Amino acid sequence: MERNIYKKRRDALFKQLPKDSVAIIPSLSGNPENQPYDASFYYLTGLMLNNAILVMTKEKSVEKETIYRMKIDPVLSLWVCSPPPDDELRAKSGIKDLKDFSLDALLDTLYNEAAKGMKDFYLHYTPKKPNLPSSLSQALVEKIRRYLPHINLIWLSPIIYELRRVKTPQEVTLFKEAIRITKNAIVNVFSRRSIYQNECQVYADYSASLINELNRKSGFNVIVAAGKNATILHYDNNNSPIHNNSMVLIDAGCDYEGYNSDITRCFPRGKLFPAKAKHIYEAVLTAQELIIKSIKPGVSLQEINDNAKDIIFRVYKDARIVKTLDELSKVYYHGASHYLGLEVHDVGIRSRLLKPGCVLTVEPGCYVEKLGIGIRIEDDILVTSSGYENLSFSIPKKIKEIEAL
Ligand SMILES: [Mn+2]
Repeated sequence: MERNIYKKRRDALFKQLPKDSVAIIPSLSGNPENQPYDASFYYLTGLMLNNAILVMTKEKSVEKETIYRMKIDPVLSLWVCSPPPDDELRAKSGIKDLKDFSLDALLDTLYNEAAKGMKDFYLHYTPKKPNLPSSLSQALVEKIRRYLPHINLIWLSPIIYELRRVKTPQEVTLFKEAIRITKNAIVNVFSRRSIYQNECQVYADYSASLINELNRKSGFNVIVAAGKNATILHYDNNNSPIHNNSMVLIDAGCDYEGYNSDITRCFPRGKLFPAKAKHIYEAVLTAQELIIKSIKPGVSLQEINDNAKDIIFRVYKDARIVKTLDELSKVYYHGASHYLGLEVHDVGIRSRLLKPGCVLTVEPGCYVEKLGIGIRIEDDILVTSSGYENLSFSIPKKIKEIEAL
């Protein structure tokens, strides 16, 4: 990626901030989701840093950017990989002003900015979920409210999320790399399928392909589910036997420079699809292709999802898999689409209209426990000015293509 793209993103954010305001974007460890860095911080700086805070101030029309980062600890460096040196941080982010990280130093800065007459303080944080402990960002919110009760604290994240929702061509290039790696890993699994006795072997082969690409990882727990395990949406034990006539579902991705692919494919352990699985598979594939065709700018992700349910019902009914909507809810029980990006279930408001540059998944499924068959087919789709581009079109999904491997 060329260096100035992060500067461009910050400029886009600056544009949305009023005069005399401060934006604070922390990337703090100890977040309950256990992410190694904050995706929005990375989006704005290009730095996969933890325990760092980006502060952007707009005083009248003078814009200032500072990163608070951990200083390299020479003793700790003997044990763990150090963060990059300062000149590298400056070169990558385009931000010259670096300061030592400490929450107290940050509070001090905010205090001084408020004293200077800065009016609005925009803070990026993920709202606390009731069942999870506070993250450091949420603790920071509480600290600011307690020590600086006079400042006007505004939730910044929705503004960044809207910027992140629309991807640039450079970002699309990174998705394509993530998908290329995923494709190679899945095609390899397809071609070796007859030797698999257990889900763990599929998982090992998939992971090995990613490790061979500079030790990349899936952005989420890879699901390898044989037979009726595939009817459990988030099954990830990946250690059950694969029987002779079973279908196997693999839902896997790859994180490439922060950008995620999210692909699901299903394959028979044997050479050919068993008849019952074939019938269900064809229906899911037909529905998936119809849903993909409904993607274009000007409709919302919410509408795509609502529309998808109608399409799925119509197709499954024609295929005599279900008769009523009530029956549909027993074989299909999840959303058909989500945004994709720096997070697998990426940020962005679902009721907003799609624009060229939005990236989303399309993943209808059909799960028939009594037959021991769970089918889901998932591709990654880019919204374009004329409609859509299926970024993962080259990962085989037609029955004949898979059987031929
Ligand atoms: Mn998905």
